[in-house]
Amino acid sequence: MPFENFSVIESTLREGEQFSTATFDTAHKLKIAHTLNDFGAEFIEMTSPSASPQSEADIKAVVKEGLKTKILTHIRCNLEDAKRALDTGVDGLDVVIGTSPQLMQHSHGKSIRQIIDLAAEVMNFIRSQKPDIILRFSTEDTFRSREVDLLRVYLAVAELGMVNRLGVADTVGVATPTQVYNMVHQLVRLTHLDIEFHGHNDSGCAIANATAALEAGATHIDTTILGIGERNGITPLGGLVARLYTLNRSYVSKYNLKMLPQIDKMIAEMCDLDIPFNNYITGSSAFIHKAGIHAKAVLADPSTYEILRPEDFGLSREISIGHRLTGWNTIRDRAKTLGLGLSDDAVREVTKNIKKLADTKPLNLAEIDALLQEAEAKELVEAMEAGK
Ligand code: HCA
Ligand code: CU
Repeated sequence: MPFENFSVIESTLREGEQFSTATFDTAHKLKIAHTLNDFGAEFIEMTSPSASPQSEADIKAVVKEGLKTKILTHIRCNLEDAKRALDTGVDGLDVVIGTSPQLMQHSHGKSIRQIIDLAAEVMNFIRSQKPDIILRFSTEDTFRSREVDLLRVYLAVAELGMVNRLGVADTVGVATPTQVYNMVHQLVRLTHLDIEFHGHNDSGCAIANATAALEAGATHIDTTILGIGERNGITPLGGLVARLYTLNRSYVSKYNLKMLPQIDKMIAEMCDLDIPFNNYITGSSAFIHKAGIHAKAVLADPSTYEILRPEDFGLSREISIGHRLTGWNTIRDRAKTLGLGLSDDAVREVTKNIKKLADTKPLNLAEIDALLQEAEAKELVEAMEAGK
């Protein structure tokens, strides 16, 4: 089953570096690589050594750490890039070339025949130099390429018998889950090679498309932390985890999930970003329950309104109580937490008061506690007076 055996190719150090505010220095890169290694990412992908001298030196620095996670670098389909990449000592090369009419015309100017010949030359060269290296071939802008072109290229490359994996890339974030499913399914059926999916999020489908790829038999999914990348980025690591966890927790139990908050925070800080309030798992409101009906049910059993358990990610839920939608069950729970012995009638009375006050302005916890303590004192006095 693909969901059980999939691997993450964590591309924060390649696709992520292409994000507008990402400029990672060597120390940052080492920290990101170690953190992803500790999280359990199977692969990390780094920017091509041809990008700049520092990029080349940083790959070598990360390789030297001897991490468990496998280190890949991402290169264009040409001999020069391949030679430089082989010299870095990485575990694998991710080779890419554009096949859409747009990229064939404006990026490299090659025909499909020329792409196939070049791919053969480059793949043969890499294999001849490093027989054991992990080798992937990918078409850029797969979903705006002509299907007949794609199949010609993929099948020709598969027939070389040189690559371990074929990559499918939704470079402009245009694909739908059905299109991704069909494309991946076709490649699984025709080639029996591992299949990788790389999906941009321009139209909000990056997580759904990655899931569709897995459903169709993909073995590798590209992610970045917080989803950073070109434009508005790609499938976010935390979002993919949330999606798969809710299908079956066991699909992601191989990862150190409690690290996710610190991982997202690390990249937010390095890129000078806020974690969006609605971020998967680590957004500030991801585990806040508000309306009285929700709060009551969550207090009785969190699973009524929670599909993700915050404690599995080292987080805790919060029940928001100082607003006009609050309910008396929640207020009673707060009184209990404070150790107050209030009658139900008194709790209902305080709740009414909170709702009235909150119509003007939400109350904070200290204000609610004060109202409850006041109510308890009042009840005690009344009880004493009645007992006289
Ligand atoms: C790009 C390249 C790429 C490559 C993806 C891959 C894309 O920056 O345009 O090699 O799988 O989105 O096509 O990131
Ligand atoms: Cu990309």
